[in-house]
Amino acid sequence: MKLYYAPGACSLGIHVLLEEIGKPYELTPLAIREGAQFKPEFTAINPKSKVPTLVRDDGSVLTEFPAIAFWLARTHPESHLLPPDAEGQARALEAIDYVVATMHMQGFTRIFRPANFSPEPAGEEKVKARGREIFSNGLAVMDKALNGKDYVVGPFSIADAALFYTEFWAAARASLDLPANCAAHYARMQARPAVARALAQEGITL
Ligand SMILES: N[C@@H](CCC(=O)N[C@@H](CS)C(=O)NCC(=O)O)C(=O)O
Repeated sequence: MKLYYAPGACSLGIHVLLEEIGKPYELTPLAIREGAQFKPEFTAINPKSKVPTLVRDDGSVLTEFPAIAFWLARTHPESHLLPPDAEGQARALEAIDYVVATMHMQGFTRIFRPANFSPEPAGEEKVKARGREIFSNGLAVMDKALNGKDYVVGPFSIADAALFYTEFWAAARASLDLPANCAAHYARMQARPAVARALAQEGITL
């Protein structure tokens, strides 16, 4: 398998899952700040111009964080990345969808790509402020979901890899305070050897 990633981007969550699985895979960095995602070499692989992009051993390409995480979990049952029961799996997918579709796409994208949401440069500060609001509300929701638990659905799962990348963004990129349960979850995640390896491989020191 080959993961196209950008250091510190949402692909970090998939990188963590590949390290949790522990089987050999390749890592290919993509310079998204320089626009490498729009070059024909990459759009031939993923026309959506996004990371994470996973090229599987049969050459087929899988995109979108929730789909990649789900597929990795289902194809590596020995790694216990999803609870075995339907209720646990549904709860993990519920959390991932909220983290990716709301906190990331609606919240964080407003903070880091305000121009995508405002036709006028003058409106960008308002867009960023709204992004911070959506993102902080999201953290509060996830904080509640973590009440009394070490991980989002109880045992570690793909949902934690998703929450982790947004916690990393909050703490390291947006200077947002993490609520108590998220702060404890973020510390717990950093203590996992797979997470430490993924961060080191992406050149990130916390
Ligand atoms: N919905 C996508 C989101 C992927 C995404 O937005 N990735 C960002 C990095 S965090 C990206 O590749 N951005 C490139 C760009 O915006 O040009 C997923 O779930 O994988």
